[in-house]
Amino acid sequence: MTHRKRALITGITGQDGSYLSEFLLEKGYEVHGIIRRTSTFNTDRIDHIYEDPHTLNAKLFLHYGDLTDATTLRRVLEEVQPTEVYNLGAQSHVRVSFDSPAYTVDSVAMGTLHLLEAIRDYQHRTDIQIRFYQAGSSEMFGKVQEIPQTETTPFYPRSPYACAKVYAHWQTINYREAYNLFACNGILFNHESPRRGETFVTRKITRALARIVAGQQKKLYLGNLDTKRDWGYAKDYVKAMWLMLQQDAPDDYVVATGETHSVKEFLEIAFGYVNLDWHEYVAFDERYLRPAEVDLLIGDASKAKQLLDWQPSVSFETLVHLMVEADLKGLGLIPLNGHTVQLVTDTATVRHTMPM
Ligand code: NDP
Ligand code: GDR
Repeated sequence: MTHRKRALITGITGQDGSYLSEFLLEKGYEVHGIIRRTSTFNTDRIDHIYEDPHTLNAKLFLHYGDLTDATTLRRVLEEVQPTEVYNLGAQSHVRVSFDSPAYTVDSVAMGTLHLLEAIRDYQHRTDIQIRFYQAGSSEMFGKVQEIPQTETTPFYPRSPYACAKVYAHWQTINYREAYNLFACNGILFNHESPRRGETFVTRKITRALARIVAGQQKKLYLGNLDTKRDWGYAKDYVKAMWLMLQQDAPDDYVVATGETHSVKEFLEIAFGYVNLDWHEYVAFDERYLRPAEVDLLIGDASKAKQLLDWQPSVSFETLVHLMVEADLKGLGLIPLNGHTVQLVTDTATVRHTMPM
């Protein structure tokens, strides 16, 4: 390569965007991200890698834009001239997508179309190929037609979010076939980390648990505890995204651990880590139920294992523990032998946050 690889990431401020940026920077990429203008800072997850663009040899650059704004997407793409585009931006909360279906479809479905159109025109005009990654989701399987789910399992989406992701998935395949775009769909099953958004169930649990231990919260209100998910570690999953774009030909891949666990099992391990019984703290609130639920997801990532040489590296139990530990540490608590915790900072210095 005569010039450095250059990636453009939508959703760079999200969980996956932050890990992917770290990963690509370590690989020597120049990384560009599209961020939304907000009235408060929304760059917490990438602040540690951000450099003043005036710095000599800065490698991370941010551009204002929005997936609902096709003009800006096109302009940023033309300016950056990336070799790879990772489309991670989305209104990604399934429950919220029932409240804001049109906006969810605008950002997830139409946003993907805007990007594909911009890349198609760029490629046609310059004859330079841009490799494109679409962040597809196991939610597309919805009411599952097959266990476990593979790349060929039929979709049956059960939310506005999932319907929009199915549209984006097929549009990505269509642009690959119609215009010879190097476009890949990852069908990623749930993946979590200490950077997971605070309203997704795993992080909601670990964050509330830390607050309960710190005496800042008494109850945790949740919805359906019987649903089962295939939960992996986000850091492993961003590597799979990159691997897809390094292959000779574009394709679609399921990325999953192959294990499924219920929300109850997550609670059991999380609360068990600090010797608490979750039944004493968890209460039901119907507001967290979905009008249509996805009961069971379990992925078969054999294709990714074989062709990408990809493997998940973190077990379910380790994932729960590392999330609990991170939230405890965030409140100045440390796990000790026997899974007890001790306050290591003055509670007055603990950041006050609103209950969820
Ligand atoms: P997050 O919710 O953590 O991050 C979403 C990102 O999208 C944020 O950077 C957010 O910006 C940005 N965003 C939201 N709306 C827009 C918009 N209209 N225009 C531009 N950017 C926008 O998601 P994750 O990191 O967890 O997931 C990344 C992608 O992968 C998403 O597309 C998600 O749907 C998909 N996915 C996630 C899975 C998971 O388990 N995490 C599994 C399968 C798919 P801001 O910070 O300003 O809100
Ligand atoms: P999901 O993740 O919908 O799978 O989508 P989420 O963590 O929101 O829900 C998982 C399961 O937990 C149940 N649940 C609750 N969920 C939330 N958020 N809050 C609660 O209080 C609660 N109580 C029970 C849910 O009903 C559900 O069954 C995530 C997102 O990252 C998507 O963007 C991504 O595409 C999929 O994972 C794969």
